[in-house]
Amino acid sequence: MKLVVMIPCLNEEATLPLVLAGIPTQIDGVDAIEVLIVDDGCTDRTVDVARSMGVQHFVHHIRNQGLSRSFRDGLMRSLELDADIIVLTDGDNQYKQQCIPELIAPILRGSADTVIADRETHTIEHFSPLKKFLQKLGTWVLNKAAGTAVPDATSGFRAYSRKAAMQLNVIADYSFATETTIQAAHKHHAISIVPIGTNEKLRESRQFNSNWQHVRRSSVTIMRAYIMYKPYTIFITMGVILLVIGLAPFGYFLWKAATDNAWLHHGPQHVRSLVIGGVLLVTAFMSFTLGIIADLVRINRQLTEEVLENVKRIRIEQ
Ligand SMILES: Nc1nc2c(ncn2[C@@H]2O[C@H](COP(=O)(O)OP(=O)(O)O)[C@@H](O)[C@H]2O)c(=O)[nH]1
Ligand SMILES: [Mg+2]
Repeated sequence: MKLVVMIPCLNEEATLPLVLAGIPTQIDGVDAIEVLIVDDGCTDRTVDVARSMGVQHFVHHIRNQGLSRSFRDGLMRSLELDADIIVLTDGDNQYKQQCIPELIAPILRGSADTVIADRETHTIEHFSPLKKFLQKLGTWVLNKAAGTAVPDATSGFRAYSRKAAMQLNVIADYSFATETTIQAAHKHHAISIVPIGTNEKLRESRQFNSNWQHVRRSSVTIMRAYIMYKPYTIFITMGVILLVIGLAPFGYFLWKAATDNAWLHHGPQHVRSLVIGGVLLVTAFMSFTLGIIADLVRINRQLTEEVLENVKRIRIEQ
């Protein structure tokens, strides 16, 4: 059983030694523990620091590509390194690396594909009330979209089984955490939650300039992921709403046309109702059609993902 601890890093020379020192060197049930640094275009001494502390595996991005792509490339490399379990942690020592045994325990027991550490954000002192609220809201929306009960959607302290890592496909540029959680839910992966507090904050998050930017980007990711997996729910719901609203003026027009004698003498009446109702009904029809097409695309996507998983397996495991 091999564990790879993956640390995406953007200029973490100051805090990386603490992170590396915190990673356990022995865990019951694990034969080998190796560290993989994703150097996401570091311009400081992160890589030298890591090497001097014995890290042997690196993924290098010549220029900065962002956390989601770093995660995606790190996951792939971990699979190539024959990892049975992959742990993701941050380079700023936000997470308690010494708790990795608790984090991976559900995977070792065979009861989880993905484990997410719950930071218990309501207890974190340096999170402002607004940040806590947004965190709660974002988590609620994610759980609604994914049908999960994850308490901390954006936690970056996670563990993945080999199977989960093989099946996840990171597509969005932001919020890989929410994206992969939605994917895991739709692929019927077993998700476990382990409460693990965080370390004292050593620096500000560099990922987001503001809470709103975070909300905006995460919402877009959740929407995209949801549309990818449940397009018909969205389009058919939209279609039904438009159909119901459109039937009222259209029905009114038909009823008047059938009963109103003014038609005989003055030509068609209530044309406005006809136009409004007609436009709404055509839009409803288009929504239903889009729903059907999107569903066909979804089925195709599912097949492509299966092919992709097999290609990964052939490439990595031959
Ligand atoms: N901000 C940022 N972090 C990156 C990037 N690529 C990799 N990382 C790493 O992602 C982790 C999380 O970043 P951080 O700024 O602490 O954001 P937080 O998750 O909101 O605390 C750290 O280990 C970073 O070094 C990137 O392009 N931007
Ligand atoms: Mg951080």
